[in-house]
Amino acid sequence: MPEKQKMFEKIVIANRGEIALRILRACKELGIKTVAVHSSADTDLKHVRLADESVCIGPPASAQSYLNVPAIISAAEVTDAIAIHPGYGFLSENADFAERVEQSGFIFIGPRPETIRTMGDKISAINTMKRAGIPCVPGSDGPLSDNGHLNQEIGRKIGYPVIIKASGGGGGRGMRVVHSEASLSNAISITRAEATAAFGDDTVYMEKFLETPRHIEFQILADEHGNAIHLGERDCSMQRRHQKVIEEAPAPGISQEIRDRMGKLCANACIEIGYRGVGTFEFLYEDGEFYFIEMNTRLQVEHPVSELITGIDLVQEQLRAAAGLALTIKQEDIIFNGHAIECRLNAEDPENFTPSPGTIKSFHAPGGPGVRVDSHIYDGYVVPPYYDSMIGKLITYGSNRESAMARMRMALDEIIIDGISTNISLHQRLTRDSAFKMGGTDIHYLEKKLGL
Ligand code: MV4
Repeated sequence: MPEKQKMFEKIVIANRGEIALRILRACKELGIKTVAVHSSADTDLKHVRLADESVCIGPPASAQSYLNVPAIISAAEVTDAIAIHPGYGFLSENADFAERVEQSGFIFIGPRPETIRTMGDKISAINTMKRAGIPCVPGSDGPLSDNGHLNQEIGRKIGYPVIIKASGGGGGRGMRVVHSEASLSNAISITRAEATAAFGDDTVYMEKFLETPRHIEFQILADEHGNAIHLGERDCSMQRRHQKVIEEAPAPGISQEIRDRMGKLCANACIEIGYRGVGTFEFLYEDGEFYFIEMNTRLQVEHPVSELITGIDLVQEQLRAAAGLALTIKQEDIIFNGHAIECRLNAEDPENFTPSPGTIKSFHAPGGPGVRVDSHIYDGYVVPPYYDSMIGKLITYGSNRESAMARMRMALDEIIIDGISTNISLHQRLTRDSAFKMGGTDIHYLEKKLGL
């Protein structure tokens, strides 16, 4: 095993786009050398140019590059790197990858492989969190059997509507809402079949279906020495087809008292399960109550809004924790200040949301007080058609929500991305929407608004 409790000399960044650049910036500030591994379509990525070394790990298709485990581990071997940062998406929540990284003698920048495996199985994640004192959605407390009468009994006890979810699913894949007992057994069969096809696991469970919740998640940070802190919550309710569009911190209407209570519950759960690094507890929030649904064991796209209201660099802290260093920040040191909003910038048609790859003819970044742009794009950059359509994030900060929102409207009016279609016009509309300006809209708000 590599020596721990000393900051890494060199790491591999096993991702692309804005997050690879974000990780590179954290490394540069900490004096860590970087190796960019990239596909043959990504030789012109900004972070590839800025990295100390780069290795092409395969052709454009993700399956042969960013998901190519032997190629990534080989790149770490030939460059003498100590650790591998998976970013988000791709291999970031793949327990087998984390295990193979460690078996090859490198450090996986993330939680222990067993933690990733536990949280990847939604039933075991819920059971783990329930035991650790986290409030969960009333449900079947485990897998459903093939006993129709027993399932009906569970459904009656929970009360309709219920939702059937695949234990191997998550992030909106493999779910089915059931409104009455008459359609229960059919819904279970279909969800099972879909789960088998999609995840190779037919395990399903039942929960009370919450009809109009908000999606509120808590950011935590833990070290290997039994310390864990929370960085408050984010409201990610503004979404379309399980893709977040706008996120903000703090969540409108959540008091410091509730933040402290829920945050401490999450941090304590992390200590109890021996969590390491950054992580996110996802909750549904309805009628003043929080219900845990999933835990994300990776750095998230929307981490900047938490950074802006706390002043903490989450990626630097993640790197320190992975290197075995103890947290230098105590919970009392975290002071929540002001408000931050993030708009995800996508290369897509603003009408039908189809991806819009191509050449960025010109890019003008917005600026001014409280404006942060996390993006890898530049004049002449070609957005490839092979990957996610997100090309960056526009994040604004202000002393209160109105100020952050006003700065976001200004930044959206200032930014110029020519040559491809983007969702900037959607963001301009949303930041002028009266319900969003009020705050506290639910997870169905955007789809309903777009449907009109
Ligand atoms: C739910 C739910 C309502 N009730 N569970 C979707 C993604 C996955 N993380 C969990 N999801 C949901 N689980 C119960 N018991 C509604 C959703 C849901 C959702 C959750 C968060 C953000 C957006 C969503 C959009 C549709 C449905």
